Amino acid sequence: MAEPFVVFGASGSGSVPIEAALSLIDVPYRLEDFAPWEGQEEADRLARINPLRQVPALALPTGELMTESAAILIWLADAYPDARLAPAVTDARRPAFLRWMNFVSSAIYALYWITDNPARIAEDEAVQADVKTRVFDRIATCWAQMGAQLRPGKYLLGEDLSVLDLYVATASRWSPGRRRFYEVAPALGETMRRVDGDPRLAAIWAERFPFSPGWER
Ligand SMILES: N[C@@H](CCC(=O)N[C@@H](CS)C(=O)NCC(=O)O)C(=O)O
Repeated sequence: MAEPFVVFGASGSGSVPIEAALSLIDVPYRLEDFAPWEGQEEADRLARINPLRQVPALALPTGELMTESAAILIWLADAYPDARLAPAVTDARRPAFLRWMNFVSSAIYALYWITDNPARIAEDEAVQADVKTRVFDRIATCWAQMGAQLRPGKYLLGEDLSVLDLYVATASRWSPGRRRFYEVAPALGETMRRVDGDPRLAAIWAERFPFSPGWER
């Protein structure tokens, strides 16, 4: 029998939408948690899986390893079309799907490499604080762009929940936080609240990214 999927991730991280997608697809997977931000030893342990020392990563049943959250989510949705987690290649919504999946990954998610540890780009602590503020402003601007251009139905791309909804529901909870997201992208708020409250996702959210008191910030 082929190995099950293995998710290399962490609570509240970019592995959460992947775990959510796997649970909606209903395929077995094993979780291996890593927290590379906790220190060199943990980062080096992860380097044996992903030399870039980042989560998420996904080991496929073939043994191949994938990194990059957007690529993993798109691949899972395409590999399991019966779960209907992405518009098909010929669907009119496919260009928007690919556009916004890549936008979240490249315009937003990539910036956390700076904000998680601004000492990576600036020595001075006052400069670091300023960099964080400015980068969070940039992230809010990106959410505003998405909110101004997407016309959600029940979900971001219409009537079907897609991996884009899982991705945005997770990333929009990271700093500068969901409250600011609602302010800058009001058109997306109702959809995100629907995804937060989806009963099919309740167990994943509770275990991997709980809505603890004050979570909206
Ligand atoms: N481009 C990557 C970004 C992954 C990423 O930034 N992961 C964070 C956790 S949410 C991480 O591992 N940070 C540790 C580090 O960059 O040192 C993706 O989309 O998967």
